[in-house]
Amino acid sequence: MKKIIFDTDPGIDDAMALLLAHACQDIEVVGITTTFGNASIENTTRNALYLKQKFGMHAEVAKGVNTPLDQVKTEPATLVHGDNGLGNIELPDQINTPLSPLIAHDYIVETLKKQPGEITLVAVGRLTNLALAIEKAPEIGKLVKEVIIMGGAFGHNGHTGNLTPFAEANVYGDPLAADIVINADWPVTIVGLDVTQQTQMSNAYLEKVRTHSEKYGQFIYDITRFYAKFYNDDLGLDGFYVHDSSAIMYLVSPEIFTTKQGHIRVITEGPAKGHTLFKGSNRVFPIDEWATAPKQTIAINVEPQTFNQRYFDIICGN
Ligand SMILES: [Ca+2]
Repeated sequence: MKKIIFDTDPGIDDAMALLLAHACQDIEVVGITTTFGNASIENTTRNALYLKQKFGMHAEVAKGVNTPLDQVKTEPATLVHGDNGLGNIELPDQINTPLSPLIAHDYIVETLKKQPGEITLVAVGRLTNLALAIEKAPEIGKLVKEVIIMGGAFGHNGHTGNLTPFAEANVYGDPLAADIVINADWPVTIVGLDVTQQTQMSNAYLEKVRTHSEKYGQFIYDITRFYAKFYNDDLGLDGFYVHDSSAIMYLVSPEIFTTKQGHIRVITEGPAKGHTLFKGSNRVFPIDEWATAPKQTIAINVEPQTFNQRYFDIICGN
């Protein structure tokens, strides 16, 4: 059993990824920690509690902070995810499910200490909570099993950014946190736009999911109407790219991804803010802020058809 804490800003693709993890028999979602980005921290936390209640999850939900480390606030991505973060489907005002008394980064620290070597952190939003956790308790680097991040872009397959020409939104939203998390002493795999924009789900595929998954199909179809319209208006796509579910899929089926290892730094200010830069060679330069960074893993290719088939099989219980 693969135990995870899912750090997330639900978020339409976040919800799809969480449902993939929940539906997968090999994964136990121990905790859900919320961050801000796709919606405000209030809305992403309400949405996490809503998903927990609606789908009968056992995971504890812990609310995160509402500001990036550099204190530069940006507006929630309501154009992509709707005002409520879940594509403006109707949501109850009150969710009668309790929150963890711990703030997200303390929840991460405490849970890793209680279950050393057992838990993978899967982060599909800004990396603020993970950065606060590893800064407060660097010893958790030895307690975590693995860290999997959806974020960043390294130029493979022509993908360099989605919020700016050279930055992916999660990393841009808290670049200091991303640089801390990627360069901490723990094993990180980055599943970035290089692969997430190689997989697309079409509207016909989503209709098939609606028909074949009694438990999740209608919900996934409903929340993705807004998201698909954004991608169609913005990029002319039929359907959308598959961002956050790629991080869960990497946990489930790493063999459908190609990866490589190297040193990574994040540009934290200026026009290239949020840009992720990968150094794959061992050459040491006279000035080299990559040389002391730990070697981490990035995903550079994926098999999109196998991806979509596995997502379908897990969600539809085949
Ligand atoms: Ca997300």
